[in-house]
Amino acid sequence: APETEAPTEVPAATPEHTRTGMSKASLKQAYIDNLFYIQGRFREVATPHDLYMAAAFTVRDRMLDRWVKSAQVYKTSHARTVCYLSAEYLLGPHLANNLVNLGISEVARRAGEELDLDFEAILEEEEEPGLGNGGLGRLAACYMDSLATVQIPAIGYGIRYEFGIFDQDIQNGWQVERSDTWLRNGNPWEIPRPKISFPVRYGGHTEHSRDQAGRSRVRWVADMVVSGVAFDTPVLGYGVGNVNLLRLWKAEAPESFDFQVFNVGDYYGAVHAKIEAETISKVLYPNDEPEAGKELRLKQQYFFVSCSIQDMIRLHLNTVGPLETFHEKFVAQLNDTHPAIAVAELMRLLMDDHAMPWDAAWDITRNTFCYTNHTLLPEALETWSVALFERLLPRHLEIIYEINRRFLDTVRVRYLGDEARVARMSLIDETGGRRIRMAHLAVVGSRAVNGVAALHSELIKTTILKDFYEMSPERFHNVTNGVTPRRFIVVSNPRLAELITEFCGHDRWIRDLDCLRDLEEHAEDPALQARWREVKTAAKQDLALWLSQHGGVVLDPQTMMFDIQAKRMHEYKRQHLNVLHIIRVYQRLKQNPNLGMVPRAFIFGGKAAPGYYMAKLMIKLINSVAEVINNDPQVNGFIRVAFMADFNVKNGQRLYPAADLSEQISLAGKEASGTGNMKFSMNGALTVGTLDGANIEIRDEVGAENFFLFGMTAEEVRRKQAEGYRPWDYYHGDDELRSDIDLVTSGLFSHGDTNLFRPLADHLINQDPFMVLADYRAYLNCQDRISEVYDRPAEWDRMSILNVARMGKFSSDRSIRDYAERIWGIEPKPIGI
Ligand code: GL9
Repeated sequence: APETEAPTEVPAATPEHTRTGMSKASLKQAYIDNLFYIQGRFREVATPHDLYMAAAFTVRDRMLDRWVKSAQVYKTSHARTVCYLSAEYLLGPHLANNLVNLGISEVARRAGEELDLDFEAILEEEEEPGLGNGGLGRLAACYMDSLATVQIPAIGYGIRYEFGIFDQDIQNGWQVERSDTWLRNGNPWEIPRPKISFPVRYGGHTEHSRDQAGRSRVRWVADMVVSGVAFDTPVLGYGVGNVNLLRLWKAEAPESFDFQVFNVGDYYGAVHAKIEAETISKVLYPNDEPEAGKELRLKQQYFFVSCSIQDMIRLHLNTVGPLETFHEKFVAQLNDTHPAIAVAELMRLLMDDHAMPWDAAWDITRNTFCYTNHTLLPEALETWSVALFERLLPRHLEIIYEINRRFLDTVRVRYLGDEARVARMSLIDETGGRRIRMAHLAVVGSRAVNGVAALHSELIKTTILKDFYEMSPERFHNVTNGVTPRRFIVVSNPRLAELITEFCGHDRWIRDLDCLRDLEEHAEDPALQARWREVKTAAKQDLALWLSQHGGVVLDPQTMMFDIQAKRMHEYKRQHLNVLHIIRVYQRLKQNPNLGMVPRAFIFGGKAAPGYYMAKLMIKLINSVAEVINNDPQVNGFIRVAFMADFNVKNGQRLYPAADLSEQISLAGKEASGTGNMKFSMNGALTVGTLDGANIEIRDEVGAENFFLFGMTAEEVRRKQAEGYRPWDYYHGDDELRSDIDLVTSGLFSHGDTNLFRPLADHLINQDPFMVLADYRAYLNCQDRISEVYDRPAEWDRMSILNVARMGKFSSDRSIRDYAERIWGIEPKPIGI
C-alpha cells in the first residue's frame, strides 16, 4: 500500500533523501530547499504562491525518477503505445492528485504541519489548467489517470492553450466571461522541450511530378509555417511506477523564420507573422458544439495533429525502425472528430515524406486510428467548407478526395445503383455549399468506432452512422465512459474515502472500484448509516460555508436536502425543467405556507457558451428566481436557490461530495453518456434521471429501486417527434404547468419586466425542441416521491450506501481496460516502484 510503503522517519536527510525521499524529514527538507533555490525565498517573506510552488516542485521531483524509468522501459521494450489525440484536457488541479497517486498525502500533510504551513491554503492556491469545455475534456483527463494506473504505455497529445476555458462571473444575474490566465504565475507541472519541435505548414499549393522510378510524387509548397513546441506533463498512476506523458503543443514562430528573406525591410510584417503563429495555441474555443467555419479552429486542429503524428513517426524511427510496422507500435484514439484530420495527415507524411505507395500507407493508417463519437446532436457534427480546406490544407483536400473516391467505389460495388446511399456516405456533403464531413473521415479512416454509453452506441448505429454500420457492423463498439475515483472520491471527499476504506480494505478499492461491493452487506446497519450521514452532512457544511463566502447564499446543511444540477448550460440538459419544479414548489408554499415539506437547497453550476443566447438566459432565470425566493421570508426557510459561479473541476470537487440528489434530466436520446452522473452517485447522491446516456447503466447497476426514474424513453421521444409534438397542448392541458410558465413571464422574477424571459417561455410553448413540457408532469411526480423518501432517513441512507457500493463499473479504469482489450489490443507494461 503506497501510503505505508515509505518510511515515515529518517534521522537526518542526506542530499539524496532531500531530492526524492518520501519520508517526512525528506519532504520538509526538500520543501525548504525548493522554496529557497527555486522561488528564491525563505519562509518569512514567501507569498502564498511561493509556498504553493515549493510544494509543487517537491511533489514533482518525486515523480521524475518514475517518469524516467517508465520512459526507459517503454523505449527498450518497444512497448505498444496508445496515443490519445484530444483537443481538450480538463485536468483540474495537479497537486492534491499527485500526492494521492504518490501515496504521500498523509506524510506530506504532517510535514506541512510541522513546518507550520496551511496545507489547505496551499492546495487552494493552485490555478487549474482548464484546457477543456466539459465532459469530453474531463473524460480525456480521467483516461490519462487510468491509463497510467492500469499501466498502459500512453501519450496524451493536445494543445497547450495559453487561455483555457473562460472564468465565469455572475453580475446582476448574468454570466460575464473573464479570460483565464492560468499560466500567469508559471506552471510547475510542465517541462518545456524546446528541442522537440516540428514545423506545421498552411496554405499554398501542390506540385505533382514523377520520380526516376516513375512513381507519382507530390510536393506541397505552403505559404505559412509555424513551429509546434512540446510541453510535457508527467501523469502518474495510482500506487504504481508507471508515469505516462501528456504532451501539449505550443505554437511559435519558427526559429529559422528569416525575417530578411520573407519580409525585406518589413519589420512590422515580420512581427505580425510571429503574432499570427502564436495565435494558433492562444485560446480554447469555449463552445460545446463546433464553431461554424472558424478558420483558426481548423488551424488549431491541424496544428496539434500534425505535431503529434510527426512526433509519433520520429519516435518510431528512433526505436523500432521501418514505418511498415507503425500500426503495431502505435494505436491512436481520436477523441471525437476534432483530431480527424490525422487520417489525411498520416497518409500525407507516409506518402509524400516517406515515399510509401497509397495502398501501403492506407493499410497502416486504417490500422492505426480508432474513433470515439461523443454526440448525436446533428448541430454538433463537425463539417468544414471545402473552400476553407482548399485554402488552408490543399494537399489534405486532395488526399481526402482520393480516400473518398476509393471508398465510394467500394460502396457502389456493394450497393449497385444506390446513388442516394453513395451521396449520404460521401466524405463530402454536396447539399448546399460543399462541406467535408469529419465524422465520415474519422469512420472511414479508422479500424474501430465507439460510442460512450450503451444507448448512445446503439443510437449511432441507427441514426448518424447507420449506413456505415450496415456496411461494416464488426467495427462498431461500445465503451461506456468512466471517471477516476482517485480525483472524484479520494481527493474530493476524503471523509468518505476514509469510511469506505474501513469496509473495503486499505487502498484496495481505490485501484479496484468493484471492491466497493463490500459495503453492500452493511447498507442497513444503523451504525454505518449514522456515520454515512455524518460524512454527508460534513460535506454539505463545507459547501454551505464556501457558498456563503462566495456569493452570499446561506443554506442549512442540517435540515435541507441538497439538490444539485452542475454541468454545461444547454437546452437539451433541461436546467429549465428543474427551474419549473422550483417555481411549482414556490407557488405551493405561497398558497399554503404551512405545507409540511422537506426543505431543499436547489444548487446549480455551469457555464454557457458565450454565443449561446438561450443558455445565458437560463442562467439569468435561475439567478432571478433565486433572488426572489431567497429574499421571501415566507418560503426561504424551506427552499433556497444557489448558483455557484465558475463551475470547473475545482468547484466540482466541492459539489459532488455535498449532493443528496443529482439532477440528470436530459431529454432521452440526447446526452451521449454524461459523467457528472457517475461523480455524484459515487459520492452517495441519489439520481433523479431520465433513461438517457449512462443513466440507464447506472440504474441497472444500483437497482431500479435505488434510482428515481421519470420521463419518456428515447423510443417514445422518437415516436412523439414523428407524430408531431405540440407543446402548446401541454401548456393548455395542465393548469399548474401553465401557471408556472406564466409566472416566468409575469415580471415577478424580473422587477416587472415582462419581456426579459419571454423568448424562453415562447420557445417552450411553441417549439420546445427538448420536450420540457412533455416530461414536466412526470418530473414533478417523481420529485414528490423523492421528498417522501428523503423524509425516511434510514431508507435514504440505505439507498445512498447501495449507490456507492454498486458504482464499480463506472471507474475509468474499467473503461480503459475495455479499450485496451477490445479495441486497442494492448497489454499492461507494469513498472514497479
Ligand atoms: C460529450 C457528451 O455530451 C457527454 O454526454 C459525454 O459524457 C462526454 C464524454 O463522452 O462528451 N460530448 C461533447 O461534445 N461534450 C460532452 O460532454 N461537450 C463538452 O465537453 C462541453
